[in-house]
Amino acid sequence: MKLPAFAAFVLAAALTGPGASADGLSVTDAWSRSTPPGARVGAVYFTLRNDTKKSDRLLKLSTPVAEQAEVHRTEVLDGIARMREVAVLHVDAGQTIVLEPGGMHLMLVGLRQPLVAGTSYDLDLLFEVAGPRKISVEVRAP
Ligand SMILES: [Cu+2]
Repeated sequence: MKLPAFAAFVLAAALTGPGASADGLSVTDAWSRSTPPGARVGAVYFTLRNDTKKSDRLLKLSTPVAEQAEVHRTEVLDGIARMREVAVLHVDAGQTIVLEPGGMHLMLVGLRQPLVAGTSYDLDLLFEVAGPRKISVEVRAP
């Protein structure tokens, strides 16, 4: 549901004015690839934009569809791609971070249900400065 989230963001920005820190952090274009039945992991991609004057960081992540969600980055060493957990996801003031295939992503570990193309699910994020964000993740066909 991109439009309502965006509308809420615009409304909050209009109410609080420029330079407001709490609402100038946005998470948009969240999506996952669909997963085959029985898959235990999935990945989430989105764009994180910090339009505030304060750096922020992601403290907590959770979703009803998986036991755990972690931040990963992909590294290619000797031609082999490996994923490593990112201890803390920082987003500087004014910075935009794009989580995308082959790069940084959220890993859903212990999927409770397959991610089915055409559906969506909730993801809860908690930022140190901006506070909680609930986003809807769109599942797309591979
Ligand atoms: Cu991963």
